[in-house]
Amino acid sequence: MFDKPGVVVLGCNIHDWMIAYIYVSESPYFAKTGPDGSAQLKDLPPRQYTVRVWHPRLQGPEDATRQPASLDRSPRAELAWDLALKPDVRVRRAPAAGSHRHY
Ligand SMILES: [Cu+2]
Repeated sequence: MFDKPGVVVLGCNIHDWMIAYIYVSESPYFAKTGPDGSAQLKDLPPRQYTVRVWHPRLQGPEDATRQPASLDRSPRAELAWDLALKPDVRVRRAPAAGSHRHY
């Protein structure tokens, strides 16, 4: 089904605050960042890489996030990004978790 690299956006017909993203990577080396905003790629063959990052509200093209990483001399490379994000324009109509309403 997802045979082309890119981003697939899934919405919900009933709950308009729901949104999901499927990122189809063209590379076998990818990771999703955790709550601390970091991710690790392990066991990469030693060579030169170009690393990109993506976020649903990324300001500007994903291609502009490209950074080189050389693993041909050192087995470790650490990269960091400072990303500008677009404002979140989603409709906030989800009920707050654990809240009660009495009418
Ligand atoms: Cu829904």
